[in-house]
Amino acid sequence: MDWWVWGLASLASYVLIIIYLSWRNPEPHSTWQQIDLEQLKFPSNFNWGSATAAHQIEGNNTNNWSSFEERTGIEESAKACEHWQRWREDFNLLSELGVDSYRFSIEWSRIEPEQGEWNEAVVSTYSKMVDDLLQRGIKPMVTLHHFTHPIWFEELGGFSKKENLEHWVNYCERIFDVLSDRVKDWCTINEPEVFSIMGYFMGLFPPGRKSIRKTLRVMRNMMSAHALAYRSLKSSRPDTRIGLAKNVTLFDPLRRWNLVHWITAKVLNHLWNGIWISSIKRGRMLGRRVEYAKGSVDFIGLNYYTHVLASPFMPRTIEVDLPKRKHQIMTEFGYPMYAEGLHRAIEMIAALKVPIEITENGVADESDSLRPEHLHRHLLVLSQAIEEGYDIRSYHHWSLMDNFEWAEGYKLRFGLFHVDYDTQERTMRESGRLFKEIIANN
Ligand code: GCO
Repeated sequence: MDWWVWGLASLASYVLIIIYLSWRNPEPHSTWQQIDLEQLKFPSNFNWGSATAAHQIEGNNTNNWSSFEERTGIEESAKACEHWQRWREDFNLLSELGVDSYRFSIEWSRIEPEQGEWNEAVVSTYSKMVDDLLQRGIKPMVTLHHFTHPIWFEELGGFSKKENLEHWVNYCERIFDVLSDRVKDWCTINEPEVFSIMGYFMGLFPPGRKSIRKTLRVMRNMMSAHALAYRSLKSSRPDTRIGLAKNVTLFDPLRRWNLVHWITAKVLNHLWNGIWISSIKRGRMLGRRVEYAKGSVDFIGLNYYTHVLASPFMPRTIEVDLPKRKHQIMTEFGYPMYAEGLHRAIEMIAALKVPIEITENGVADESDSLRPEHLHRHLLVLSQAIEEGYDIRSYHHWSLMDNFEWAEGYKLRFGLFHVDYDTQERTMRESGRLFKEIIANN
């Protein structure tokens, strides 16, 4: 074949591949200026809520994170929102908003500070929290692991060792025994993909490792941890609903004509989303069987924030912003606002064929100038998805109040309530009032 024929044929194939990929993987963007954002319609039994996590609000926890904070010199969580002392007042904030549901997490390191030593007073405080919520007519949704665990567990190798999973199941059972008569909705693990990739590949979360091999092992063990907990808890109380909170980040090619960007996006999507969904569907992850994983969710929790425009040269630190499309609004976290993606995320996890709970969605926005728009756009997309027939039962806004944003510390503020960290005063933001109004009208 002549070189030019060969060249032309290659070019034509390249173009065809790109056209095919673009057609199969659209990246829709709405013209928001032309959309009436007030058009929200939710079913009458829809649950409105907000979400927090123990280490981000409680204060003075001693766990894998606090020791990582000390070791690396990142901003320390320290007293956080002093929620451990102020939880009753904070529950007043929930009542003020008028939510039906509250997602919070239990701090394993408080319950079992030393291996085999259980702190009953702490268990009883969590139990009182549950009673208090129920008295207010608010359904508790409890997360058993939201990035943190006791130091002794970390020292044993945490989730990087399969033999440690029995300690995890022990803890789950313990807390489940006490609360499951009243708590019906449970998330075993929050964002196992974030935990394993940030902690073992990016090194930005504890234990701060950068090892591909370890990352893959932790991923598989996390899936296994979820499945073992599901199986054990479900067998003791079949009337509970147990799921996990999955962060769905979408990956789109930075340049849609660049095959390398497509491949990067596909690989990242597979590791971040694909393998988790398929392991629940098929009981296998990364080529190996994960015992009890198949069908191990009664619902799937969706944490949705953004899409990532992928290329081989992406920032690997938190100091640099991720790329965005020209028209997109950048959030303070350094990723773009992309409400249209919520629909794609829903579509993706609907493959599990179980009810969907939005367990997190929100934005870092200190001045509250973006949050009302953010809330409106996401709720509009959500209400449309429900109208199309997706079985979505709740929306939990992240977060009730400003709190400790992990590696980013306190500078990122996600709250419907502003927190003054000097006085611990909470003040409802404009967006809090908007959320309250939306709840009341829907
Ligand atoms: C996570 C967690 C939350 C975050 C929230 C905002 O996604 O990291 O579930 O703890 O605070 O997502 O980034």
